Amino acid sequence: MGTIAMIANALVVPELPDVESNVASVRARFPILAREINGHPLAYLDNAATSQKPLEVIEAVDGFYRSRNANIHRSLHTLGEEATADWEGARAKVARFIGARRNEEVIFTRGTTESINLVASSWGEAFLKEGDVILLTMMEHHSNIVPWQLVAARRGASLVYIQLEADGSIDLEKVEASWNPRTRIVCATHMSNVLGTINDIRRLSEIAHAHGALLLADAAQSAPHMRLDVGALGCDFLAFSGHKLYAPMGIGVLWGREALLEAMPPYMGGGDMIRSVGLETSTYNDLPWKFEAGTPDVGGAVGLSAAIDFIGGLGWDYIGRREASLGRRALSVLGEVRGLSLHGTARDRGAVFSFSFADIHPHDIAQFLDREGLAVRAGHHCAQPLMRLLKVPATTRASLAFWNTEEEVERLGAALEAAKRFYL
Ligand code: 7TS
Repeated sequence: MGTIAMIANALVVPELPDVESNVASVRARFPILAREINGHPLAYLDNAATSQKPLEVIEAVDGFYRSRNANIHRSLHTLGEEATADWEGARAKVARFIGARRNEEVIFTRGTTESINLVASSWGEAFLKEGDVILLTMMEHHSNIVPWQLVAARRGASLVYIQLEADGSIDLEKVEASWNPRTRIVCATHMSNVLGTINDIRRLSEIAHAHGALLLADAAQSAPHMRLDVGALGCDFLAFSGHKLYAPMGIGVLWGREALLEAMPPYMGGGDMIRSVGLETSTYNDLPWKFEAGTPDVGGAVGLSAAIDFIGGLGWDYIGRREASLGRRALSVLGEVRGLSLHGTARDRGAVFSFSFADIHPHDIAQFLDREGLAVRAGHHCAQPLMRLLKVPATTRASLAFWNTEEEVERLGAALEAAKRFYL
């Protein structure tokens, strides 16, 4: 781990005017960005689906499997102790990364989807009653809708949706004015994977708490792009995925307030989550292990830890400035493509751009762009209720990260013009 920290520190970005050389040295950390696709340099514009991984992360995972791999919390041999230290060390790193007060509040999961299912099943089964309301927004990803539908059906609760303004934002005054007193939990994305809208989680939490409800923040899209501080956000639960945060697939995080997690029953039963097992009943382990049944993804946690170091080496200031500047360029480039309609124009937004053309199918656009080496996503983005609201079956989406370049954004604009000429 020492060498990883050193490499990450070496990455500290000195001064921004010299953005171009900084970008080149940052890009050099991501081997996949050197690929050619269909004879063109890869322009990876699908970061909202999953991010690429820097060498620091790839080498950390490789190092774990080469020299420290063992199962955790059970083996007294040296490798077992080292692997356990890796796992718990990654937990401590995540806790600092999100400003958690205690390491025990950080539960490792497979990703955002599992984190939300854990809360919906465990908290929902224990605390939702017939007639209770779960408040969602119309911009949620399916993974922050379907788990709530499942528990609502079991408990006799209902789902209510916060409507969106024309620019794809939420009007918090309307949320407050139309508050249903049976609301027990608000489940809101921090940043929309379709519209790019950044929601004011702090204010939403205050509104929820003023009415005795909880707030779960889905930080899958925000965690890779901005500093998260659970204290400042004021939420009760926060979920995110490692794979969007430059770490491997298969590791994710649920953070929850300690008192809530203590009061919640286990989600999955199995090894490691028990204190003692009888024939009829069992007693359960302490936090956080009560929620971590079975052999976990230790290599993934090692990768996540390295990704957090990598972000620390770059600094949120650098990441924020690069992505804001790329986002402004993308807005102006896309704004010049005639016939393109952009979904989501909220003032507070990240560098995610979903768009449509009246007469070209989003899949055709994405395929055309792939021929030019540009990777974008087309589809419903696991947000079918939002697609219906937008009155489109699907959109094309370009989502940026700090390693993208102005030139790639210009290529996107030129390729969209070429697609129009091809299809129209
Ligand atoms: N919540 C949001 C806001 C997301 O964007 C996603 C994944 C998830 C939850 C689920 O994350 P997972 O890691 O558990 O799968 N979003 C996308 C996307 O926009 N394109 O591919 C995956």
